[in-house]
Amino acid sequence: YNWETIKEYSDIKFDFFEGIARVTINRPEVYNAFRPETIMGMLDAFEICRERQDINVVVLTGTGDKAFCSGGDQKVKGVGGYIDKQGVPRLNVLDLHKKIRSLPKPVIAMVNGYAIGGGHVLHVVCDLTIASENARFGQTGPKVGSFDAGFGSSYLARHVGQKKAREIWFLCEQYTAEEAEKMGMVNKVVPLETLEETTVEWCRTIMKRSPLALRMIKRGLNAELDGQHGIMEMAGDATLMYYLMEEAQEGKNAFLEKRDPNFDQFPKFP
Ligand code: 2NE
Repeated sequence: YNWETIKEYSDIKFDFFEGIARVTINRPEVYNAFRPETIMGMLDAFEICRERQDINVVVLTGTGDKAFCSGGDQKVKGVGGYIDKQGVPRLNVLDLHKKIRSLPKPVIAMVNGYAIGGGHVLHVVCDLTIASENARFGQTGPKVGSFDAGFGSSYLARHVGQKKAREIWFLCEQYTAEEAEKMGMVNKVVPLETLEETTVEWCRTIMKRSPLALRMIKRGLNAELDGQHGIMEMAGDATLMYYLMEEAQEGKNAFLEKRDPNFDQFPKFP
């Protein structure tokens, strides 16, 4: 595939191919662990994915055949968070979780190896997960002095059920791709050699579907878990669709033309 670079970053690769954007965590020397700068790059890349009309689907992956992402970089973990270049402790990966869930386009985790700790949470928050046979999944927080009681727990439980989610976090064991698929947190397992091909195939199928329909499905599935925030995001899209209708135009036009609006002309569906 002829992936073309969209933008250069220190810690990630960001490229594009036929309507698909790919964000690759590019720190193989630490099994694609993230530091604050990695997340800042990803936040920027996902914002570009949101804005660009020619991007329909986003793929998140890691460089190499060892790791998708091994979570927060333990070498820069300090007091209060992961320390950035200015010495500020951060936990900015939570902003990325929100951004991936908010993005009105499908996001696919292409898991090419270890998805561990905060790296596991990243695949959990993506809409779909396609994994290679060598992939390994698991949380380590309670072993290494951390935890994610947010999406990393509650949303995980929606995938695998409460008992399994508690097992994953309480025991901090690793699970094979096959086990993860059986648990319901992985959509498909394929040989590593065909991981990219399968992912591109899934993207191509998704791109044949109605983008607005997919957007509303994602909003609705999120809203069930996200409370008022989820309803707000879904309501925002309802407003977007209302703005596309003549009924909304009539209200605005009447105001500008200093007359009463005529809403009687519009159908009232049963
Ligand atoms: C991923 C895993 C299981 C792989 O094990 P193995 O034995 O195949 O490889 P190795 O030798 O452990 O790792 C290879 C290299 O990558 C570095 C290692 O230090 C090693 O480099 P050298 O020592 O040879 O130079 N590396 C791997 N993971 C790293 C990391 N997270 N930070 C910095 N360097 C890392 C095994 O490596 C592993 O268990 N890794 C640690 C996983 C982990 O505990 N991650 C943090 C969880 S907490 C978190 O991510 C988090 C959160 O809970 C809440 C909010 C935000 C973040």
